[in-house]
Amino acid sequence: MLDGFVPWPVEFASRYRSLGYWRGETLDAALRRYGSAFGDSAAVVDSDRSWTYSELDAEVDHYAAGLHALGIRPRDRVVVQLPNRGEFIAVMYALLRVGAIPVFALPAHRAAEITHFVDSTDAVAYVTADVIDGFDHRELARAVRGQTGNLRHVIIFGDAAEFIPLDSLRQQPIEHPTADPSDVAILLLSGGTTGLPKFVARTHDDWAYSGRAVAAACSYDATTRHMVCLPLGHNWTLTHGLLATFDVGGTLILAESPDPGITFDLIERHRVTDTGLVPGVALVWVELAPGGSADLSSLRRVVIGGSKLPLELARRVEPALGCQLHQAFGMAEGLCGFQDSDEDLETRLHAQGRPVSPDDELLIVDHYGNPVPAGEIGELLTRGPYTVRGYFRGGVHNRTSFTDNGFYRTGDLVRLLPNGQVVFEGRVKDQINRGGEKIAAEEVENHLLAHPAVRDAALIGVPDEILGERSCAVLVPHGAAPEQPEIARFLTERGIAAYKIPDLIRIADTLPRTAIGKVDKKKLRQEEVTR
Ligand code: J2J
Repeated sequence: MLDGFVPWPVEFASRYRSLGYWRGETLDAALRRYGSAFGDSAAVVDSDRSWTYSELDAEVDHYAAGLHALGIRPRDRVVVQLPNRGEFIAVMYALLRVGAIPVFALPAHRAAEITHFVDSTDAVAYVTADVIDGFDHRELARAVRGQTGNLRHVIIFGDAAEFIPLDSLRQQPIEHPTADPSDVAILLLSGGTTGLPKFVARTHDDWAYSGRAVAAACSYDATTRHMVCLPLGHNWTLTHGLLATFDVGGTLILAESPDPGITFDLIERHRVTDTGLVPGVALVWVELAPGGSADLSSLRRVVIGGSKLPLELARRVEPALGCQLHQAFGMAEGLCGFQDSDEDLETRLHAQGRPVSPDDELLIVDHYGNPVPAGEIGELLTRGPYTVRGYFRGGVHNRTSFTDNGFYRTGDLVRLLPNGQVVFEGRVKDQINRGGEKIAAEEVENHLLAHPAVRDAALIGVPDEILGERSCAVLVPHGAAPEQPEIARFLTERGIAAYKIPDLIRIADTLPRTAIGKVDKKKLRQEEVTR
């Protein structure tokens, strides 16, 4: 087992195996199997080209040979930050074929984050593209390399400058030893609540199962044509998009942005049947689809999740897009819920989904950890065949994020309907959900406190029509108060992703405290809402 991984207790592991959830097949072996089972069917289509399943499997062999020649070995961690292109998928599977562990970053991450990802996972390599969304990632790679000692290789998709061109890794295939399917396959970034982001280690067995279970919940089959238009390096897009689609031999269509100017044309051209959207993107689609000329009639369902879908928007989805609305929820730590086509409209409008495994255990508890009466709101705790038992190298943090008997404390306030659907009602964790992008308040507060004019800082979420929430920093200044552009400049210089930069700045003399001395964020939020 990879050091720093928290395994399931033996009795749970053998139960999950005997029930057929864990099949003892690596993700890479599964791709090999798809290569022969679905051979000539289209596996991936991106803005440039397409790959059949057998072409993708062969491509992975080439890249795996190059990675091995470079010295990448089993269990080596490699940070992957690539756009939604076929190369993302080829690199991911090539790393798995070598036995290495991809660490997924989002295109929005900058030097502070990538450096932390490299350091906290002891990554030996970083794979990114020359330019993503107009930002030069070679500059980013230079900054990261200057700040971290571990990184041996930087591999660039596109114009590589002084780095290793991804293309040069396409070499003559060689044999690789098979990894242990019960060991860690990938590392996913957690939404987080702590000062520094945590990683979630997912095994081949458990992650493959979650993809299979999502495929079943969404009734996927070989006619499924799923378009991923949110970043691929996220648990949602990787399971509901990639793993579930490949499991049934469907086709994955990759869009580099959810912008209707790009996606509507792709839907028409590739007869897309399924996709996943966050509410803010769904709002734009619903506004533009009815007056547009694109033929969206191939869509069967649009799945909306990642943050709470407002009811008023939910009602507009089916009339505007001409397909079924399904809601979904999930988390990098594991548990996810989806809806099926038989669900009545009321449920699909009001609830966020039903856990995809019969062995997902859900507890809804009060402030003291006691179960609430049926149907009442409480914090969701969960464990099951694809929910981790601790963060990767989580240390003491694991004692607060997980209960003694292995339940993950989600920090989400939910209600359970009699039909098993989960309704999201709020949050107890100190996190902001900005249009599906999760911001750990403490992480940003630490950066704010580094500003010479900031004496104290608190980050809160305030309601926003499009994003669901925007972030607001309440600052107690030393003397002259810094304004938003100055804070934005300072944080950008510190190398953090743009979505973490506070949308609003408020100045206060002091921060309100609770009886035990914690910053009273509830009060700050109320003050902001009633301004
Ligand atoms: C309210 N909050 C939601 C929803 C997630 C599928 C779908 C989403 C994710 C994801 C995922 C929500 N309504 N419909 O991994 O497989 C919030 C909760 C949750 C947190 C996890 C998947 N859907 N959330 O969003 O790891 O607060 O995963 O705990 O990014 O998103 O965020 P993340």
